[in-house]
Amino acid sequence: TTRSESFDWTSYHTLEEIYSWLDSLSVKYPNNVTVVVAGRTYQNRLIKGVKLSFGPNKSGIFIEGGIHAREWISPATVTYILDQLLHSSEPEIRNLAESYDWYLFPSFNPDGYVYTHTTNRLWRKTLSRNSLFCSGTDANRNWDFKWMSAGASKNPCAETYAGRSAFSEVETKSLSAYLQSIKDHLFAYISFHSYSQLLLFPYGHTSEHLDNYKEAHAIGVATINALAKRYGTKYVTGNIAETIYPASGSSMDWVKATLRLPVSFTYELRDTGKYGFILPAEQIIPNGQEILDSLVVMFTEAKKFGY
Ligand code: PAY
Ligand code: ZN
Repeated sequence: TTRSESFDWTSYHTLEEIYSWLDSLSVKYPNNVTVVVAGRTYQNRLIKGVKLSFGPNKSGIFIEGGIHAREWISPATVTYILDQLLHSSEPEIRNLAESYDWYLFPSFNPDGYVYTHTTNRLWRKTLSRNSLFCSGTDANRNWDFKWMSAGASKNPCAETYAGRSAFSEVETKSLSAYLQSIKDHLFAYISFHSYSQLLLFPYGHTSEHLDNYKEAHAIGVATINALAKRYGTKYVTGNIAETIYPASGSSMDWVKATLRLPVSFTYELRDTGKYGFILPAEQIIPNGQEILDSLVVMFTEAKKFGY
């Protein structure tokens, strides 16, 4: 790269590298990039993100990455999106970037992400101590909407352990408080997971078609069609319960039900299982390109519904 920030999308980066890159952007672009700390983790790490803004009075899009530690393509995608929104000169990307305010958080689970670099590449949960034998809560089962009602476990050793109670985890508790504090500025929430190539929307606790299901489905179809154009990557769209499996207590469902944001989606990124969570780094850029293509259309379609 010719840029002075020594960061790139040809390899996966550590939490430390990601955080210093965010800091460097706020120093280099003080008018557009502000570092935001939305809380601390069980092991006392910062939960750091940025607000990206090109002017006053814009409605906000919140981008969540890395709630599951092993899904490394998720933080990589969030940093790719941030870089493109900041630097791309393509008219469609500039328009997307400058029409909204952006809140981008590459890692909602910093302890887990560090642990996948140091100790166990396939760790999913947080690192909180929950029993004599097992650590970690599934931070995507711990949010306080229909907590423990579907696809979640009471067993502290399970991958989908929902925690002692809703918002028992310091990460979800402080992130939800932060989201509440900015909710009047937000209309959209996107979370990135891997893998399976799905574009999910609420809800996961029931397969009923609630809220603006029809509009979300229409936006979803247009979005995955746009995604497929560049490289032919096929996604499927639908609500969580019908499209992947019933699952309650996710961040997206809480945001939809509590903050009432009309545009709420979760991407399950590449691939469909060949490499799974260990997606080769050569795919970071093509994956990022098709995701940005899809976001351009997602927000064009959302606008048609008045969102
Ligand atoms: O809200 O995204 C949701 C629910 C579905 C995801 C979840 O279990 O939280 C889907 C899984 C994920 O990304 O965590 C899919 C992967 C492949 C897994 O670990 O099962
Ligand atoms: Zn996940």
